[in-house]
Amino acid sequence: MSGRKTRTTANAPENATLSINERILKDCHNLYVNEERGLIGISQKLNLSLLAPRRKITVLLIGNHSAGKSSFINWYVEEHVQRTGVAIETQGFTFVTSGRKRESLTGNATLHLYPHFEPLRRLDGVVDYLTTEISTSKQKKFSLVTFVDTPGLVDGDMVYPFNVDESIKWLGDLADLIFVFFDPMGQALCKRTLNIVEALNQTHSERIKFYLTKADTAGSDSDRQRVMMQIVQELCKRPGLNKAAFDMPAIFIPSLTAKSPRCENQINEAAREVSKSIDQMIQSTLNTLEKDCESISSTVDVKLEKDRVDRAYNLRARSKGLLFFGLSLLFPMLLFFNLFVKAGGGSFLQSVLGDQLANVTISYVTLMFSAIPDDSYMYAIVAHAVVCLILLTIARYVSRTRSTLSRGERRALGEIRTYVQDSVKTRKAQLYKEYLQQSVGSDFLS
Ligand SMILES: Nc1nc2c(ncn2[C@@H]2O[C@H](COP(=O)(O)OP(=O)(O)O)[C@@H](O)[C@H]2O)c(=O)[nH]1
Ligand SMILES: [Mg+2]
Repeated sequence: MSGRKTRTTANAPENATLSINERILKDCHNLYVNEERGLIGISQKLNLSLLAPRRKITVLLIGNHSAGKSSFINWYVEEHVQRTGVAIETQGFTFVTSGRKRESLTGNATLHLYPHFEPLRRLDGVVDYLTTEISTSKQKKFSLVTFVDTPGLVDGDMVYPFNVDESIKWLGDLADLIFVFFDPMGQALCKRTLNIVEALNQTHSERIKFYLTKADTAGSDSDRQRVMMQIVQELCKRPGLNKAAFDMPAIFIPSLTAKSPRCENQINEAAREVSKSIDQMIQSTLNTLEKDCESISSTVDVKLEKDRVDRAYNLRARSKGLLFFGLSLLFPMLLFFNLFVKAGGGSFLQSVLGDQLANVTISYVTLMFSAIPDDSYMYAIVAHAVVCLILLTIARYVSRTRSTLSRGERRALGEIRTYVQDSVKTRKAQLYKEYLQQSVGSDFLS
């Protein structure tokens, strides 16, 4: 108990700086990974496999070289984390995430930090071109986002040191949001970008958002419209893309604009998209928590019910075994009884059972044995011994039991059920309330 208290106190300063959403996700995560009563540990004991919820969403940025991907990250983070420029700066993948200390991590450290990206190792050479930039920024909702900056895509002779198309498609499968950036310069229609977008659109069309970047450089309103039309036309030529409802906000980084731009900047819409995705992630995390509690409870119920059935079965099996064992003893007992009477034990029986009962029993048993002809007496004994053995074997066979849970195991299962149904679900309801309070206020939530 004291250990738990110390930990809570140690976490207090950190908790104080967390936003409500961060704390909700952290609490949820703790419910899974807690050493003493984490749902992951519990699920392993029950042969269930649960995954700890993520604490951040992943936003993948793709687009041509120089489309403004790195600049967008710097704008969101409000810190110069990523190098930008017209030269091809981003050669590999960079994960930009928030943390306690400004730091850069190499590929292996990155995969340690994000174990669910581990399969990237299978794509030759990617790990060498993987880095993580940790920033201490708390701007916007950066603490709940990991941006993945990708190599600027260009057509032609450019040789990438790894399979860039496959890597991006693979990352797209894991990302919550995929921002596709097109800039007004000629490169907007890079084939490689279009191919990747088309492939991703087949499975994740709802995650993909298109943006016209550097909109301030697109000239007048009509010029910008023309650029947009051109891009949309190009996109629609692709059979896999022409179904998408094209909404392409025009964005630019205010600090990078030379002269006062003539168009409206919709960059905040991109930031809102990120927030929306975070909200969805929190809701789905809380819903998954509920579902996981249910699956743990129902697994416990199934195990306890099976144990009850097995116990009843064992009871029946033991009774049947006992019955056959008793039957197998019957003949040897009669034989023994007969020999005993023959050896003059009759008077002893009369004194124990009383005259009447002893006489009836003796006469029945002697009658039974006298029915066996003297010359086949041995055969009869052997036959009875065989029957006796058969009965013993049957007794053994029918009394086989199933393994059941010990009293301690049953109690432990019951405790898991109570913990999950009472403590965890109550905590979940509380977290949901805190989450909703942020948007609707406490008046609506009784
Ligand atoms: N005028 C203007 N320039 C921008 C904007 N965004 C990026 N840039 C410039 O475009 C160049 C390429 O940007 P960068 O972020 O490195 O593109 P990336 O290759 O997609 O990462 C840099 O020189 C940026 O300063 C913008 O919104 N407006
Ligand atoms: Mg870049």
